[in-house]
Formats: sequence, C-alpha cells, structure tokens
Amino acid sequence: MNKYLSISPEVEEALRNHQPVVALESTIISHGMPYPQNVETALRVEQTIRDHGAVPATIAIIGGRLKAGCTPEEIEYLGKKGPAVTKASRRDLPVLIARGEDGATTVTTTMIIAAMAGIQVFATGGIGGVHHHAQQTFDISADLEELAQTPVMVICAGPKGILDLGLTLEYLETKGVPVIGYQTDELPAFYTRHSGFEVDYRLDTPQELAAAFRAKQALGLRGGMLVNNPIPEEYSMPADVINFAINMALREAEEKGVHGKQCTPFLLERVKDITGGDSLAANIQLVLNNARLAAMTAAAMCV
Ligand code: PSU
Ligand code: MN
Repeated sequence: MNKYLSISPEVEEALRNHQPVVALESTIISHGMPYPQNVETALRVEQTIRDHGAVPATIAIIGGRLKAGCTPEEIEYLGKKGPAVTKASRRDLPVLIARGEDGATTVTTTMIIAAMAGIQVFATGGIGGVHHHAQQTFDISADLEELAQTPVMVICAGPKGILDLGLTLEYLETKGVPVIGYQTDELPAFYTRHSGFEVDYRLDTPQELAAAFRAKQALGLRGGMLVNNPIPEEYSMPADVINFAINMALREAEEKGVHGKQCTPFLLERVKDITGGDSLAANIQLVLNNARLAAMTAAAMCV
C-alpha cells in the first residue's frame, strides 16, 4: 500500500470482504456548496449510500495524508474551512503531501486516491471539462485526462453548461472514455435533463453499468468510464432560468479575467447566487440521486 494512504477501518474492512464501496469527492464540500449545507449534504450522501447497501468513502487530503474514508469530524472540518482548503488536482499532490498540508480532492484526485485504495465506483455532482473559448485559453480540466488513465467509474449528472459540452465530448472521444447515459440517450447537463447532445451508449441498469466496466478492465483498456445520470424531473431547473444565470456568470468571469483553478469555483458560486439558491437545492438532489445509483452499481460490481 502507498505509504501516504490512510484507509479508514470501515472502508478497509469492506474492501477486504469484497463488499461495495463508493468514493466521494471533497471539493464539492469545500468549494462546491456553502457551509453548513455542504456538511449536511456530505453526511446525507454518505447515509444514502449506506441505505443502499454500500460503504461511503469520502476522499480528502488531511495533514498530508491521502484519506480514503473521512470521519464526520473531518467532513465538518473541511466544510467549515471551505475555500480556504487548497483545491487539489493532480499537479498539487506532490507539494501538499511533502508539506503535510490539507487538500480538497477534485474528481481527478478523488479518482487517483480511489484507485490506490481499490475503490472502483465514485459518485459526484458534476465533472470539469473543456471550457468555452478553450481554443484560446487552453482551459481543459485535468478531470478529462484522469478519466483517460485511471480505472474508476465516475457517476455524475452530466457536465454543466459553464463548459463547452460539444468540445468536452470530443475530448472524451479522443481519449477513449466511454460516455454512458443512464436510462437516457441524451447527455444530461447537470441542472437540466437536456443538452441536445447524444451520449455514446445508453445503459439502463446498475448491472449493465457493472458489466461494461468489468469488460473494460478485462480488456486491459486504461482509464475510467463516465456515467451521466439525469437529475430527477421534479428537481430539474427550467432551461431559460439556468441558461440566463450561466451566461451572466460567464460574462462576469470574462470581464474580471478569472482564470486557472479559480474559474470553475467562481462560475459555480455565481450561478448559485444568480439563481437565488434554487440551483443549490437542485445540486443537492442530483448528488443524492447519483449516490443511490453508485451504491447499487458498486453492489452489482461485487457479484
Ligand atoms: N463541476 C461542478 N461541480 C463541482 C466541480 C465541477 O459542477 O463541484 C468541481 C469538481 O471537484 C471538479 C472540479 O473535479 O470542480 C473541476 O475543476 P477544474 O475545472 O478547475 O478542473
Ligand atoms: Mn481549468
């Protein structure tokens, strides 16, 4: 085992007994939602995973340790510290670990640590992708490169419209990442069920998801798989409301010259404020929905 990795006793026992485990990220806690809703949601997501027969492993970096499985106290600590915690992507790991610092894990680093621990299924809200105008800015999330190389199934509600969805799909195609729609042919776009783009394949059950992932592994193909699970109809937001907020946030980011790792947190925060908190309610529901599917898929992976 990696000398910097700490697996919680509960997660370690589940993995040893081939029981289902679901990884969860921590940037969604520190940077994705305000306190205290972030901590409440993180704990509710863990409970939902337990209710569906799997063990949750919230992943983070605490005091230079890669944690697979955080305690409620550690989740509270990360949630309270919020954006003061370093948003840790792949390039941040060496220095953070060497200095013994804290880091909130993005999709990228959650995949890295999950794979180190032997966890195959990961539930989150949204992934990073290719930003608008990436032709000029080169702003392409490291999440896409991680999906290309690390063997973890990522269950999300689709990429948000803060990204260029068409270019994000092109990038994933180039990198050989299967883009799956769960019970849908259309790529969902996080707050809404519709994007106008098609997924590569529609799969309809946790068993089908598990079978496809198993086949990928058995074929020796590198990388993960992106499962897009649409937000439940009753919680989805009207397209005009969310598009208005996204366009306004994008304009503001451009005017202010926001770039680099601040870009995604800036856009998420502005979209939330512009929608007067409605987007936060939708965000919480879609994460819970993904947690349920991830728990059932992790269970299907174990049979
Ligand atoms: N997209 C969302 N919600 C999020 C993120 C992205 O809809 O919380 C977070 C995730 O942790 C993701 C990261 O891995 O932002 C991507 O950041 P960047 O675009 O800087 O790679
Ligand atoms: Mn970026």
